[in-house]
Amino acid sequence: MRILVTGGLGFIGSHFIRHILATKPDVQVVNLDKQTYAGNPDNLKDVEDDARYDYAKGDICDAAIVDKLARDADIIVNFAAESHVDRSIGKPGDFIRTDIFGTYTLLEAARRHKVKRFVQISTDEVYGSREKGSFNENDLLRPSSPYSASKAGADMLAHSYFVTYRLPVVITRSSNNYGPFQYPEKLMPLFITNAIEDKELPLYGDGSNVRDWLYVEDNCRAISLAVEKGMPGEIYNIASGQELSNKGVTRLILKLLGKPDSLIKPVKDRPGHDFRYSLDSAKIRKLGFKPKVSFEEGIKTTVNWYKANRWWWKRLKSGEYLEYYRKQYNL
Ligand code: NAD
Ligand code: TDX
Repeated sequence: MRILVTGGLGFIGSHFIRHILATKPDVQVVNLDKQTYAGNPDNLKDVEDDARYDYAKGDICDAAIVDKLARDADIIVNFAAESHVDRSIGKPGDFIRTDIFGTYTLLEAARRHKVKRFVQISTDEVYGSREKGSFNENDLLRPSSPYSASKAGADMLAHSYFVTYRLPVVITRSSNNYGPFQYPEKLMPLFITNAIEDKELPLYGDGSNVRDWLYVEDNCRAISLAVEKGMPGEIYNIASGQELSNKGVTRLILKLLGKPDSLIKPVKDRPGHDFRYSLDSAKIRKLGFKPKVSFEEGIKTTVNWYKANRWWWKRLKSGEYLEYYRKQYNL
């Protein structure tokens, strides 16, 4: 069995590849990744010599390389995307190209080569914000940012390939992932690494926005279930049910690191900032999914990992990153 994973040098994709190699001895994995600023070979250093793992550097928008790799694939799991909301506000074009056109390129190749399963990694953000209650898979999509709108486009395009061409598409929509190897532009790794260095933590608005926090390995277990047991044409929400305000997460990070709350710096709010994401994940739970990692345990493991692995993030927070950071936060 051969799985083509795209975006496997990124945060969730790299955990997923490690999970598959560890749990499925008969599976060969090919990783297609463009190595954007977020694609980092250090994320998979421990498996790069595994005979069941191959890496191809390339773009999911490049029909030639996609066609070549899809020809031998039984399953495609598409993680590749521009994934950061703030960058999508500054430069939407990259998101429309990779997230929509790239997904289309993969779907076309999957259709041509009759792959047995196409798993599209979508997000809770496609539903938009919700003050009370939770979204289920039949709710309307009302994305707010160029990022979430691009992901919604890809998600609907993937579904259309099931309806029109009977391509066996399965879609997962997960909540906010956190854990080791997350690029330090997202809330959790940015605030942990800044706090370790006694730098300010730029909290948007009043910090009351709410997210559901899912430990990355739990998401990988759920995606693996969707690959194996998901019904073609179906969508699966994946969430932990552990909802916290950004203020709450920030204070906990500072507490775990023994740093003062005075490091919190309220900054201008994100334009179009979604107040709350919340998912009803009963459907994936019916397939047998249950998160194993509580938020208390996951955040401790995560904070300790960034403390112990400065080598991983120190290099990333230099050069181009500093330019992005200064511009983004005006700090
Ligand atoms: P990431 O930014 O860490 O990684 C993205 C990876 O895709 C990188 O390795 C990058 O090099 C690669 N990539 C980007 N453009 C490419 C292209 N054109 N061709 C080939 N490779 C390309 O992202 P992540 O946080 O690991 O997210 C992975 C997927 O999960 C994304 O589709 C994202 O929308 C989705 N998702 C993420 C979260 C989250 O909390 N991080 C939650 C729900 C869904
Ligand atoms: O510096 C910051 N300050 C801040 O207050 C950053 C980077 C974020 N925030 C806030 C914005 C959000 O309310 O923290 C919350 C989390 O922000 P991000 O880490 O940027 O994640 P979010 O916007 O919620 O999107 C994430 O979850 C869904 C991922 O980045 C997406 O790829 C995924 O689809």
